[in-house]
Amino acid sequence: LPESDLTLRTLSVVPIVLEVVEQFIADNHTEYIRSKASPLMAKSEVSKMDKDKNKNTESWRTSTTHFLSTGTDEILLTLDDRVETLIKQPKSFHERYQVLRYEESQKYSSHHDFFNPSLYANDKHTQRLIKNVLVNRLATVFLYLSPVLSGGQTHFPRAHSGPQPSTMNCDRDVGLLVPPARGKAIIFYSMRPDGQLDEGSLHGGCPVIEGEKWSANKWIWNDKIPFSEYK
Ligand code: PD2
Ligand code: ZN
Repeated sequence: LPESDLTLRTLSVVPIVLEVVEQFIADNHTEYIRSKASPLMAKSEVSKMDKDKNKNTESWRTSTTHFLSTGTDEILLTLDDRVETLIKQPKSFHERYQVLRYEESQKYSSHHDFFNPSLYANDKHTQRLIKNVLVNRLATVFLYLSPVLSGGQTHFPRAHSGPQPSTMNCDRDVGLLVPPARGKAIIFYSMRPDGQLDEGSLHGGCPVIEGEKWSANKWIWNDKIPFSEYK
């Protein structure tokens, strides 16, 4: 369907999580993105908070990733347009695609997609990036690029104004579980309408139980993205 005809279903109001009802990316384009990223996939890195600097990344993120830039790729240019129309923020506010692959039992523990400056006080790079908290990731357009036989949901443990959970638990009926599906897109917001970071946007990728999961992050800032290496 053309972007203008897509339907959004509200999955949660606090935090804001919306699902595109129709298939957002055609099967052959999900395959294309996977095959383009596949040979380049490497162990995921995360921006570590000061308190976590000595921890092993694998303790909370076990997927592999690759940042994919659009360049002159016709399929990605078309997808960029589609995302821009969907999110109604200009492309200069969009990061590259971060393609993710999870194999069986791989997961990504709960986290926020925003950069909280107080948690990165000793991290010069991140501090420089966000300058002040006013410039940050506003929303995530999250793209599911493969079918998953079992598991691999995206979990929002604080959906519907829930409390901070003590542990991440994908089995329990806490918050919101979004099942993956090939070509599916969801949008969730990391900032509240008043411009504050939304702590309730906490989310994670549940372990893949059977099969593998391909997906991609498209992070949308609330301003031109501060550094060219993010393009
Ligand atoms: O894999 C996921 O479902 C997921 C969901 C939300 C991954 C991320 N965020 C992420 O990589 O930030
Ligand atoms: Zn995330």
